[in-house]
Amino acid sequence: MSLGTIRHDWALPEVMKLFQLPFNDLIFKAQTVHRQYFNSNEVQVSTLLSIKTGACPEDCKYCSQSGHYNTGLDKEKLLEVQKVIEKAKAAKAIGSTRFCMGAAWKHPTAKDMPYVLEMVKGVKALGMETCMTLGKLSPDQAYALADAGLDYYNHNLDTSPEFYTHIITTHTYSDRLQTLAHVREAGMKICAGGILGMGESVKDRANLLIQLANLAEHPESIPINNLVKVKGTPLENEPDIDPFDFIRMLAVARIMMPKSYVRLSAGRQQMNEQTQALAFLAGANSIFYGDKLLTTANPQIEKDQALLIKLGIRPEPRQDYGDEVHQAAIEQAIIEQDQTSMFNDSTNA
Ligand code: SAM
Ligand code: DTB
Ligand code: SF4
Repeated sequence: MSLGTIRHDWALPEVMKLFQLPFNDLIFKAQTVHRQYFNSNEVQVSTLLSIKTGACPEDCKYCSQSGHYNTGLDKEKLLEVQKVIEKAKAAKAIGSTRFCMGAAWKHPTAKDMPYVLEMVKGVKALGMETCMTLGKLSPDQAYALADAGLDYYNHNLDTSPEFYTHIITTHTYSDRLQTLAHVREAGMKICAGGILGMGESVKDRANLLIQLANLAEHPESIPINNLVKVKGTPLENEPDIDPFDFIRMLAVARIMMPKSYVRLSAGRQQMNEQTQALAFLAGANSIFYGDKLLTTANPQIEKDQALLIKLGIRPEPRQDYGDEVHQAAIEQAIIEQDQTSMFNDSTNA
C-alpha cells in the first residue's frame, strides 16, 4: 500500500513498526504524506474557552476540573451567552478561525442545551468555525447541535481501550465511541485524539491511533496532548516523556490519517521551540492559539507569532472567508513586530 493512502484496516504490528523506525526515516515518511494533502507551511489556529469550569463528576486522572480531586480550581457556572460571544470576537481579532467551547460535564442537561445552542449560533454568526466539547451526547442532542450550526464536536478517546480504566472509571471506552457515532450520524465533524505522558506504553499509543484510524471515517481533527501535570490530580508526579517520543506520535498519526488535521495540543507551554518545530515537521498542522487552554496556560500570542515567523509558517486562512479578516489581523500584528518578510510573501511556496 503506498504512503498516503486512506486506510481503515491498520493492525498493531505495522503500527509498532512505524513507532520503531529510525527517527529520520519516520519524519521523512510523515513529511512526505503531509505534503500530499496540505501546504506544509500553514497551521490552522483555534482558540479555547472553558464555558463551564470545574466540579465535573467524572474522575479523569489528568484533569484539573474533576470534582474527585482537590486542584484548587475556581469553579464557575455556565457562562452567559453574551460573554462567550465577546470572547469569540476577541479570538477572531487575534486571527483564530475556530472557537472551541468546553464544559466540565458528564453530559449536557436539558436545561443547559438552549444556552449552548445560542452560543453556537452566536459564534457562527461571527463567521468562525465552531467546536464544542460537552461530554457524552444523546442522538437528539447531537442533532440539535448540528442544526444550530456546530461544525466540530471534540470527544477524545485519550488512550488505548486497555489503558483507559487506569485513567478513568466513571465512563467507558464504548460510551466514548457511542458519542462519536452520534456526532457522525448527525453530520458533524469529529475532533478526537488523546494524551501522552500518563504512564501508557508505546503499544497503548499505537492502539489509540488504531482506534481512531479504523473508524469508518477518520476524525477530521486529531488533538495530541502532552499531559499538563496539574497539582492535586493523581498524575501530578508522572515523569516527563521524551520529547522525541511525543514527536513520533504526531508522525505516526500523520501517516495513518493523512488528510486529518493533527493538532499539537496541550503541553506547548512546557515545550521548547525546537520541539515544536519538529512537531510541525512531523506533520502537526494545528495549534491552540491564545494565552489559555481551558484552565491551564498556553504560550503567549506574541511568543507564538514570533515562532511562526521564525519557521516561515502562516496561520491557515479559513477556506470560506470572503474578507480574510482574520488573516489580515494576524499579518498586522506581525508587521507591527517589524518582521514582515515571510508573511508578506503570498506565494505560499
Ligand atoms: N468534559 C469533556 C470531555 O471530557 O470530553 C470536555 C473537556 S476535557 C478537558 C477535553 C480533553 O482535554 C480531555 O479529553 C483530555 O484529552 C484533554 N485534557 C484535559 N486535561 C488535560 C491535561 N491536564 N493535560 C493534557 N490534556 C488534558
Ligand atoms: C483537547 O484535546 N485538548 C483541549 C481540547 N481538546 C478541549 C483541552 C486541553 C486542556 C488542557 C488542560 C486545561 O487547560 O485544563
Ligand atoms: Fe470532566 Fe472532561 Fe475533565 Fe474528564 S476530562 S474530568 S469529563 S472535564
